[in-house]
Amino acid sequence: MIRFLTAGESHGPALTAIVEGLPAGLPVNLNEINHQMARRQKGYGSGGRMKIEKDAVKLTAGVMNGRTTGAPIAIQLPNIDYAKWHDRDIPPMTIPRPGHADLTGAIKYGYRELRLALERASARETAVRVAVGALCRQLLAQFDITIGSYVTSIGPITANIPPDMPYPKRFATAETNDLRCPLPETAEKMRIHIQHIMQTKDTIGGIFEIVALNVPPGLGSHVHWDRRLDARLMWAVGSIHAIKGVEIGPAFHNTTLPGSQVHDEIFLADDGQTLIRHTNNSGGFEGGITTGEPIIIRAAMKPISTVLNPRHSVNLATGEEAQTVYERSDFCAVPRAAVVGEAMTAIVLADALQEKLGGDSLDEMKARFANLRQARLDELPMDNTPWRFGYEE
Ligand code: EPS
Repeated sequence: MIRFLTAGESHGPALTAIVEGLPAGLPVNLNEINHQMARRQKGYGSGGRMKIEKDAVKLTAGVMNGRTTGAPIAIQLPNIDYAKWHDRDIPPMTIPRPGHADLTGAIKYGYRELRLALERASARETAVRVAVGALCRQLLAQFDITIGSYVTSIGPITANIPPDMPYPKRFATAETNDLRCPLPETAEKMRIHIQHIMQTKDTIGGIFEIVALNVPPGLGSHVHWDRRLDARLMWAVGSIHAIKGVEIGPAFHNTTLPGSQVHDEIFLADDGQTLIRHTNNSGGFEGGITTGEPIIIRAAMKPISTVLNPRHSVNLATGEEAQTVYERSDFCAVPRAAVVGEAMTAIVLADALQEKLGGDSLDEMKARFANLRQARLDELPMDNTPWRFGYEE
């Protein structure tokens, strides 16, 4: 199946990813990958680093003459900021920041310098995840599967998106502003709130939604915990730095309603064959398997843990209580995290599609995709007769 590893530190020479499992013969558009890289760099509330980096990747293995070969793909992404660090004596870092991996990383690995934890724990790593996700999006696009995202809240400012606002319109409008908000008026309120946060030397989190459209029914499985596709998506999105909560559809809101108002009733379309829903409170999943409705993932991002206002901590070198020392960072990264969420969603969905279809080449996958069972009466014949368990006991 599709899997990937990344390596690289925030201020080291480069980030690297190796991606395995994409089929042979997939056309790869490098400009499109770099377009996704640029989307992740755009977001109000970023610190100085985003003015330094101009993320652009090289594919140094597994893609030749514009197509995948089926071999592992190697992605290289340089850190421009490394030029400022590589021959510099770096002051020791001994006061852990609450909320970052400084203290837990040192406890775990026995570091005698906290920066070793910071460097790898940094959300800089998400840049190369977006490149991996961009490759997977190109596979999904072959099957008309698209993924978008938008921010629904920053701190207390919430976008009350009309339920009937079509998803493509939400994506397109979100793309027009650097808050990634589908309601431009709310985007301006979010901007003012982030300005206030910056002035008060603080940071702020928020909520974003990732939506996948045209995903066929029947991906994932109910038969094992680790094959439930909704759970795999929650894990993947929950693995993004500072994401502390993930729900499928309006999961937490659904807890306030009785089942009769939650479960998406099943109807027959006018053709008398196709099984349809008029609601999608399940967020696109029943039994860990896709229903064919849009997949909706909502993610909660905590405020960035590097806070300009000093936080109470302990200097591990002197043994005395101390205030944290501020370094350049972001004030709000929610709009950019949404793009990372899209990438993680693309990776997991590409994996699930590959799992369902098998196939070593794109042509093989396409032939099998055309034969996928649909939610139609004529594709779901029933025995409609009494039966027995019939175990051999
Ligand atoms: C990050 C701290 C900041 C962010 C960084 C994540 O970096 P720096 O310490 O160099 O200012 O800008 O994110 C990125 C570099 C990026 O590409 O998103 C952290 O501590 O997690």
